[in-house]
Amino acid sequence: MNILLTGTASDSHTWNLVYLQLLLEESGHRVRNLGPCVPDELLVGVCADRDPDLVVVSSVNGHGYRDGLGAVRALRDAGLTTPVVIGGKLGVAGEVDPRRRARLLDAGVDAVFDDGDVGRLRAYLGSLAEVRVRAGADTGGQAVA
Ligand code: B12
Repeated sequence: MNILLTGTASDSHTWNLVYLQLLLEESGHRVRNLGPCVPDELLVGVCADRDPDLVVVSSVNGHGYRDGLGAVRALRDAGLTTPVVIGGKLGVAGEVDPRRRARLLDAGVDAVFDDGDVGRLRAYLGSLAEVRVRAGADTGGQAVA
């Protein structure tokens, strides 16, 4: 898949993004890494231009819930339906609480991952890629993964 990887608007941490880029590339995906401190408008613009198969949002500075909500609302308000997942250290109180998780999902996030959920992310990517290959086979078209 073509994956757009991004930090959030307020988050200057970088190694989380480097780590995820390597992980995703090692899993066979093509990654465009927008880096840290990405304003919503930039994310929306690149997503509209590049039409990625998935957006992966990473945040560790404690503002990930609020920033992530803003980012996904901006994408959905712009009419973009690209699957979006978010993960990392999304708050300052450990695992993201169920109400916040539900609000992110309601706003249009497809999956929310906690700090240690890298294995779950890999499983999610595998299932998404499989769905895309099947969709290509069903339409008799080219496999898209
Ligand atoms: C280095 C560092 C910094 C550097 C960053 C430099 C840089 N260029 O990256 C500097 C000094 C700039 C910094 C600043 C701040 N930091 Co800082 N920083 C760290 C530190 C020590 C290491 C982060 C790191 O590089 N880890 C290595 C990478 C590879 O791992 P990671 O970030 O943990 O990411 C992993 C997981 O989170 C997960 N993950 C991340 N994203 C995603 C996404 C998905 C989808 C999935 C599945 C998993 C996932 O996978 C990654 C690999 O395991 C951590 C503490 C720590 N030991 O973790 C604090 C830490 C992240 N920082 C913290 C804070 C509070 C800040 C500041 C707000 C401090 C301040 N008051 O100014 C600022 C924020 C500035 C900003 N605007 O964002 C807190 C965040 C608290 C929270 N979320 O609960 C931490 C946890 C320290 C602490 N214990 O309090 N920081």
